[in-house]
Amino acid sequence: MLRFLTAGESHGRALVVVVEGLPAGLPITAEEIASELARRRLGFGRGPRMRFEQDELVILAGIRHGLTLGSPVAVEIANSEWERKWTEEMSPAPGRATQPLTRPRPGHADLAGMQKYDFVDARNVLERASARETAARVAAGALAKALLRHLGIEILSHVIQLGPVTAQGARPGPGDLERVDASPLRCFDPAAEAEMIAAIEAAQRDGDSLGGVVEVLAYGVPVGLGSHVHWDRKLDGLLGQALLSIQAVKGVEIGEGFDVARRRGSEAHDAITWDGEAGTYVRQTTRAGGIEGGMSTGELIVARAAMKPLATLNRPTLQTVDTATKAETVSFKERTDVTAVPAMGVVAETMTALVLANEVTRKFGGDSLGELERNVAGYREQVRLATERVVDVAAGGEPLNWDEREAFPEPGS
Ligand code: EPS
Repeated sequence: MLRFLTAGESHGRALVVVVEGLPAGLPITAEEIASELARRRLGFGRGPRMRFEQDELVILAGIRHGLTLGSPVAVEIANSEWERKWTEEMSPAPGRATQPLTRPRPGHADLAGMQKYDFVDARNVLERASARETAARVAAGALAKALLRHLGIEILSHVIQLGPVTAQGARPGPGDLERVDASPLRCFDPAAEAEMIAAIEAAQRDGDSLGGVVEVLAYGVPVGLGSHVHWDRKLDGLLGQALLSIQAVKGVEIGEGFDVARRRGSEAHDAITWDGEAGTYVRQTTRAGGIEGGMSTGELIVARAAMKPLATLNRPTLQTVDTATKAETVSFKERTDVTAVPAMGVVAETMTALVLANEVTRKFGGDSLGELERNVAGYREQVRLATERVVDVAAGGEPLNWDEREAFPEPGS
């Protein structure tokens, strides 16, 4: 199974991520990881830090001559302001903060974190709660995505709502990621995008922030990732946890999640039909988001994540209390983004890729990429044959049209 850990504070020396459980022999370069990190910095409405933060990365371990070794992969991403601004304030050496933050921002981790960890300075909380940490996740996601690509699985995301503006029209398909990324808001609907830009500019003028919704799509996922057999193995539950763990995400929807709750049962599901020519079951709709009973159905996986407007405002108006004096005041001002929804889409792709790669390695195992690929190809073939099989149920499931028994050798043969 694939697991990962991140460490690092937003204005500390660096972020570090360790990814364990990748098979050996996966081709990956620092440039590929860097280009995923660059995608995360895209997006109209991001703050000034994104213009100079270059995410300089160093592969510390686990990759040799462009291939994974099967050992933990460790990646370091430097914070480019560290040397210039933060060596004192964020020093690991004994000392004290020169400017403790005592006006916690409503909606941020500040106050609950100060109370929970017994801190006087909100910086001790916000440095780690900051979405800067997602850069480390995206490095891990680049590895997961590379693995999934070898198995024919492609993940992409697009912004479907920004503030009050909702996108309409077609979904991006496989291979459309570049087109999505070419849009300044990572939105696939140009008319909606123009309105979204206007909404961001208006919020910016007011020193305010905007949230929104992204849709993550996973193409080529085989049937049967996740399981109905236990609550903590359900793929939708795993995706929900992973997406809700992204900073500022407050809602997750699988398929048409909240909308189907309004409909009758006859209009809430994806009818199953048989395509005799292709020899497959087909669902014309994606209301279930490609997951039924906690398992992938083999159809397109659709998940949406809703991000609240950022709690840091360029013109603070949110009421709070100074934790030192208990005087009522407004939350402290920080340099910030008007919106980070397009970047959150890249992080949502990352979390989806990490969940799917974990499920793939759990189901198919394999110490090398070749072994994993063979296991996946064998399973896909087994599903294909079993799907086409017409059986005599009364005779105990004997195949009627199927003479390919050698595809399922008897145990021990
Ligand atoms: C963030 C605040 C801003 C963002 C940061 C997340 O940072 P700063 O306060 O240093 O300007 O730029 O995001 C990143 C640095 C990043 O790489 O995504 C926050 O409070 O969450």
